[in-house]
Amino acid sequence: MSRSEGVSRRAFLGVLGGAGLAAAGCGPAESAGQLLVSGAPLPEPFTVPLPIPEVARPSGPGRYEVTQRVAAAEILPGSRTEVWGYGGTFPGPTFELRRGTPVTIAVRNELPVPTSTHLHGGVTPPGSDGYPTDLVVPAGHSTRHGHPGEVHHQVVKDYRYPVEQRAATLWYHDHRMDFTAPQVWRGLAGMALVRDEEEDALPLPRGERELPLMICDRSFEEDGSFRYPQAYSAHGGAHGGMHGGMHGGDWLGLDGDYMEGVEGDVILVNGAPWPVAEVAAARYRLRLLNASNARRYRLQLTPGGRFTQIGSDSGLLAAPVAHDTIPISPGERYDVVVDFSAYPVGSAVTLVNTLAEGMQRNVMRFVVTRAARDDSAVPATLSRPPRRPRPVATRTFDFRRTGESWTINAKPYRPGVPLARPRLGTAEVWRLTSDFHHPVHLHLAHFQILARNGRAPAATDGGWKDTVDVRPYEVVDVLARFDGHRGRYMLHCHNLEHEDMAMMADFEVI
Ligand SMILES: [Cu+2]
Repeated sequence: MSRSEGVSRRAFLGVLGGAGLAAAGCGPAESAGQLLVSGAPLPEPFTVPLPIPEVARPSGPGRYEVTQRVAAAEILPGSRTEVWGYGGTFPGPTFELRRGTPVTIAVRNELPVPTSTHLHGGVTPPGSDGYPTDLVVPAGHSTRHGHPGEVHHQVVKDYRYPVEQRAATLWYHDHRMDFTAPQVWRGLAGMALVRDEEEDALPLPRGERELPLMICDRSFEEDGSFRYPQAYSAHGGAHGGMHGGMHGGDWLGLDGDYMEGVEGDVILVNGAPWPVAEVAAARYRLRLLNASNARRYRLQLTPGGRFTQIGSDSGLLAAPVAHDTIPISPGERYDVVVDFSAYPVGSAVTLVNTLAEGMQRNVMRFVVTRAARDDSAVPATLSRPPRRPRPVATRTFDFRRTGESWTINAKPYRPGVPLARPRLGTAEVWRLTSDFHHPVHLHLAHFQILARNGRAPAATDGGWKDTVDVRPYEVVDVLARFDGHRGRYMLHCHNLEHEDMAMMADFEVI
């Protein structure tokens, strides 16, 4: 790690002053970040076909090898964007996993920076969980100036996933200490689907009628490269910092105006700007993921229509629930079925975000091009999720700005210093309080939302989850189960700029 990276947070805090939160009051109340305007002209919406990421192919039984590398992608039509991708693609390949079939994924790092890969939603042993200072460093990377306790794996690391968990929509992304936000922004994210026999037995839409939809926002420079509000040192350096394309210097940290979080002005689905998908007049299963750094969405279908929710972050619901709108904060997933036979052939059905205005209100479009036979169904009973256990303890975690940091219980993140030690096999009520929009994510533990401000949670809060949208001045009670593995895990805000600005904490399962 270079000297400049080591001081990034301090350098950032020095320039922050008091401006960060004052700006929060100016934007729409539902906004969780600052809009970063592109230099490039915005692309025409609904012209680029929806891409579907490749499914990862094993290199041997139970083994995958994926290389993180720099590659060129055509994201804006006619221009070239440098991406940092798993397998050189953005999104990375989709991993198809099966409950009870463990896999090892060897992640090779050919990027100019260290990485740590977290399987979000995975019940993963601590050594493979993507701890922020458990790094895979590229060849020739200096090992000086690291964080205390930092671990370096040279070039490649085997991540071991037991996959002892229910069918669910998971995703994976970079989790490097201090640099998660810019590294995910550059492309380090992909989806992973766990399947099991319980799900196989259901007549849900499948094959071409099951679409993973990774939604995120980005901004672009005039030359088509990703724009991110980062500050650079004046002189260039060869210290393994964030070699930033047209910028010569080392990366110093986030531009202080963006402490709330960075929102791009181009909405991407599976890496394509405002794409269009041709669909049959039939049911489709949509695996919705908000992979944005900071942007929240309230998804709606226009000219009308309903989402039938069948699953949440951590697996299938007991029974389907219909929604007119779906709120989705960074890190969350909603597994839904949309029946396009409700629209006449020839219809355009647009997925919009009612929290945004102008171009950013658009997400993607479906065009119903043909009548089709449909043998799928959404049964009234979907699964038998684990029942709510009885909690053995209650703890409070306060997500708040303290001085010039984002903190949990007034403490900026300190690796290796756990704020809680729950016992394996028990459940606890964790009360999450907040001063702003903080999507709170727990590693390892899945939870149910018990209450918001002491009242019943929303209809969209159902099922077992790993990420919950905690809104300004809200008190959210969740019942978390600590199952699977002992060891060091984390809870943190999944607004990636907040996460990099110290809003993380360790907990240790004992
Ligand atoms: Cu936050």
